[in-house]
Amino acid sequence: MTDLSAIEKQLDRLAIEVPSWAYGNSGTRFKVFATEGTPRTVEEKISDAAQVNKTTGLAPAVALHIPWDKVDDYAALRRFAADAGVEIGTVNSNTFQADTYKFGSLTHHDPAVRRAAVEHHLECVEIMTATGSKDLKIWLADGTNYPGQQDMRQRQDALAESLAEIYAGLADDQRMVLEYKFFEPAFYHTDVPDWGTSYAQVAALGDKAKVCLDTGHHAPGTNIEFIVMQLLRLGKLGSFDFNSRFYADDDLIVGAADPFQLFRIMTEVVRGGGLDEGSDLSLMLDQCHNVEEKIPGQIRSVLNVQEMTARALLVDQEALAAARTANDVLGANEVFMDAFYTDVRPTLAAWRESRGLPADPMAAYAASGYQQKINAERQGGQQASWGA
Ligand code: AOS
Ligand code: ZN
Ligand code: ZN
Repeated sequence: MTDLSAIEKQLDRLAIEVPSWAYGNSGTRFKVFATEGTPRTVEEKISDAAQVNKTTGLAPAVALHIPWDKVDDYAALRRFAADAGVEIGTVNSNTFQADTYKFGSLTHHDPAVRRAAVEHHLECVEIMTATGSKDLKIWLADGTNYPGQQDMRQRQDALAESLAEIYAGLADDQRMVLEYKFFEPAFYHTDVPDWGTSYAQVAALGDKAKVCLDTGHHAPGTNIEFIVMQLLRLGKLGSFDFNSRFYADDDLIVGAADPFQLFRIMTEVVRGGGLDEGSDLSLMLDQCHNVEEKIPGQIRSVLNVQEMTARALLVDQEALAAARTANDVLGANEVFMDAFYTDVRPTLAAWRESRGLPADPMAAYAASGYQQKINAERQGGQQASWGA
């Protein structure tokens, strides 16, 4: 078995935030399949998320989405989550489903539309205060479909103004993260298409504003770990939205499509201090489970992140540095690949057991009877509302 003693501290610190929408029914524009046991309320989503933490010890927080997870009493929701053994994580805003925002939200040329969008975000900040959440995540569907349709420059200026207003509403211990996406739902231009735009916008705001990197939001072939390195170097990587993609924004299980890419990303996270004590880098999942079971899908996801993190932490840094200094191209690559090819699964199973967790979280969940219980109890579960 692999010796984990040198990397134990960083491994212990690994925490992955799960999204409330992963537990609802989701699908494609062709079909949303109903699943047994689907949550009917935000409390039921939180209960499901708590199963992921219970079996893995890796998922202590649940992200909310407003308005999908709107409730009357957020302080009560916070207590509910705490009783279930989890915290409320990132609050995600939504300006992509109301007719008001058909032609844009924070970037719109009409001040009245921008006002509504800013107010929505300020309401999200109030929810963060009531729930104890530290992060506001902004992903915008803003963009256009045809060249000439709108003034891209005006929209960038409007975005800067809108973000500044939202930023001013944050408390000292709250942050905002701005997510980028190169296309969809807009297909000609997106107002925050890339990390450079997100960086430029958040850099103008201050320390409490950072970039959110969704792994599925890049063109095929993009060297994502380079972006991770650069943003960590600049102190501006706030969070990840982890998922896998084959073609577009597929939102499949992280590490399923390309485990090696996840490994490469995690090596840069380690290199950039993302798992060091005091790091404020937040690791989140942004996934939907269209055809697979949802709670096991989330358990698999956090385990995939843990496995690739352990491998990344096992890179022999001394040997790597020596090979690099000697310009030993193949030697350096071999050190790197040795870590990637290390099967850490048996070691992590033992590591879990030593912490009072099940050696096999997937099996433990299957044996727990939770799924049978919710299948029997819950009728008419909610659609995740949107699946991306
Ligand atoms: C959209 O493509 C983005 O990935 C968003 O991060 C996210 O899926 C949405 O905001 C759900 O809240
Ligand atoms: Zn995302
Ligand atoms: Zn996405």
